[in-house]
Amino acid sequence: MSTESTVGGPALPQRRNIVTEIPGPVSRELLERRQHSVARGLSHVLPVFVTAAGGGVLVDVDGNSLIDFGSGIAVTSVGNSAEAVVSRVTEQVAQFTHTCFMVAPYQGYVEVCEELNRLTPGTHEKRSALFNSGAEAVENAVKIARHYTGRQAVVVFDHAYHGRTNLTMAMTAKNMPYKDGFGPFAGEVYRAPMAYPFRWPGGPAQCAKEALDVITGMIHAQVGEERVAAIVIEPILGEGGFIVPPDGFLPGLADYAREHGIVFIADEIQAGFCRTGDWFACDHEGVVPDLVTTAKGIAGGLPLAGVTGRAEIMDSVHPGGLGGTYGGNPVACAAALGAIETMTKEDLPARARRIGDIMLPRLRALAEKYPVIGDVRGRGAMIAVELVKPGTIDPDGAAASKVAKACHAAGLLVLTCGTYGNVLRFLPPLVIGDDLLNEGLDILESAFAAL
Ligand code: PLZ
Repeated sequence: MSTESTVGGPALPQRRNIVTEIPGPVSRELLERRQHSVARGLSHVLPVFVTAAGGGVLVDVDGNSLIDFGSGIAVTSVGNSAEAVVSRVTEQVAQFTHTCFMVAPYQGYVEVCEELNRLTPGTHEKRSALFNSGAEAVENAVKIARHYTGRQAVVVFDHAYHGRTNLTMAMTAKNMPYKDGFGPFAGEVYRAPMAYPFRWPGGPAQCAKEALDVITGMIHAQVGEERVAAIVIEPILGEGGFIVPPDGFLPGLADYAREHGIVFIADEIQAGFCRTGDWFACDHEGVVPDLVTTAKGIAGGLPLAGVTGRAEIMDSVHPGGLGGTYGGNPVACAAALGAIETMTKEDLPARARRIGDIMLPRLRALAEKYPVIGDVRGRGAMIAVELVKPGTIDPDGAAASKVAKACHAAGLLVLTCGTYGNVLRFLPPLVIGDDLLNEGLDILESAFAAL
């Protein structure tokens, strides 16, 4: 991809350029104002205040241009201010900004639902509903599954992340920072072990089969199959550490759910929309979920989320049973149509695969050199390294945060994740150029060398 391409945003020079310390003086001043005006509960990965972003860079108030390996947590897959997003949003915002779909509908909402029905896994008859955030989509998927089955229990997994609302906090695994002190949490949520090849006691080769045995045994003994409304799983876990389940695990779980009349819900909020090299992460093994939740990458940075699934499940809910003032806002829908147009025209699934093809061999070579890297994993442009005390699988969160800080200081924005905070994750915009991608990896390499 040309370094002058405007597909992924305004024509910003696609280069790293660090002109002050990070954060610079103007960012530090804003940070000071922020301390007195914004709640302490909101934190920042890297406190540089952004003025422009596009392609693979973020530009800050001090004039620094940083390489972006975060995409605002897997959101700006089509880049920031992608051309088709800007033009459709601009047109829509000048026409009308809001009617509320439940008050008086508009075409954009229907078009986004048609696209979701067409693009998500499976060719069966589908329906969709739109919401504002990932957490809201997950909440609604559970509501729909409960309504359809007349059952209450929801099964989720170790290391899962599904959001910060009350029900989704209950579904999220990690206490700090997401849940600590925020209880009591919603009931009827049951947590099963996750098929985590790197940490599976019996080893990666046994992981899929053994995990399925443990999970189905646990559901039978502790919940009862006929009590379970839904199994909710991220096809590649996001916040929990970019855990890629072993081959056969997701198909096995989906078959088990079908056998017991349990609604199988794939939370594709982080992994979906071309990120993993397919339109959806479930496509990799041909898994067809009953319901799919989407958000993040769907709308090029505007807030939008969806639940898509089998018509008979979605339509089991009475008229008026789903909704919300802003869900499927016309401007967000216009953005989604622009983002989907860009993904299609630019063949972003192929671009994600190419990013993986560049990153994985280089990261594997790093792992050979630095035993602090215990595992390299991911698919497409959803890639991570898990850091451990050399020679063990003991998590080394301190090393991950040191490497991340060194990258930040050098002008590469990387994120960490994982239950133990010991995973460095890489989520570049899919429109990033090869040069910037390789330069980012060079910086990462230097950070490991300095560790
Ligand atoms: N499901 C799989 O990844 C959001 C959270 C960042 P919302 N992940 C980023 C943070 O610390 O809040 C996410 C996800 C999966 C659901 C969600 C929730 O999506 O749009 O943040 O509500």
